[in-house]
Amino acid sequence: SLVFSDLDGTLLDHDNYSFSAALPALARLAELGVIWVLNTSKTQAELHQLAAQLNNPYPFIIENGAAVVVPAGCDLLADVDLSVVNGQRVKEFAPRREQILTLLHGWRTQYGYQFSGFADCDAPTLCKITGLSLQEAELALQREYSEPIRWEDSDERWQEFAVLLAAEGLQALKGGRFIHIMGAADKGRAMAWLASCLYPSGPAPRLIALGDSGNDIAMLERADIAVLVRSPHHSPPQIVAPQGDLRITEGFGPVGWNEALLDIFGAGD
Ligand code: 2M8
Ligand code: MG
Ligand code: MG
Repeated sequence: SLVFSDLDGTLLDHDNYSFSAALPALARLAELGVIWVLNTSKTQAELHQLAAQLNNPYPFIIENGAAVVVPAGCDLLADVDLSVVNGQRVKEFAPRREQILTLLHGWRTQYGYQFSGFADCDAPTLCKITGLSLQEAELALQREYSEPIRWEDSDERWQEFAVLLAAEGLQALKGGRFIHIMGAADKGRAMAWLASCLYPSGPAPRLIALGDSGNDIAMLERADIAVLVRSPHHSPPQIVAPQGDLRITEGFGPVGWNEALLDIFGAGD
């Protein structure tokens, strides 16, 4: 099996970002040697720090499937042809953020759309909106492929804006707090690519995916076991075409994460 997990609202509590409720299942994965991959809308900078805190040595997927990063010291994917960006081994699936910002800001100037994005925001402001620490907010602002925004205009104008996005090959993915504007990548495609690199031959691994929001749909739909982790803040996203088994947790966030993975892998002894 391979486990792919979202962070915010899934392994991390939506409000305080704690994963302590998931410690038993994390210990079980480590005990069994299961490869578990963080698959998140967060940035590479955030992930280097979180992977260390979570004791996760595996490749990770950043900014909603925009890229897979193989951290230094990880000897997986040694034979795979990867790019090197700022000294990191990566596989990129999406255009760079600068291109997206140029378009977004151009449309805002031209048509007067009301929205605010991370590019308009400093770290203290982001702390207030998200509850991240100042240091974490600084890492969240170091984006490479996507621009999280809050839409402050009408629904009609959103429809117009969505047409502009689509014409440029961009999309809007819904996270817990923000709408993420980015290229045509998604968490499901990055998951499938990484799984095929980890298991290049022989039987395909069982893919277990856990997520809570719209930006997790592509990953959940492609999984053999899709776990929708319940949120105290929003209703679960619609999973229209699950390829495997679909489960919804009882508990919220990391409590549900823990419950679902101990159910799949057993509680050990
Ligand atoms: C943003 O992502 C979450 C994920 O669902 C959201 O949209 O609410 C990202 O900007 C991420 O980098 C940041 O850490 C997070 C903080 O809540 O917000
Ligand atoms: Mg989430
Ligand atoms: Mg996320």
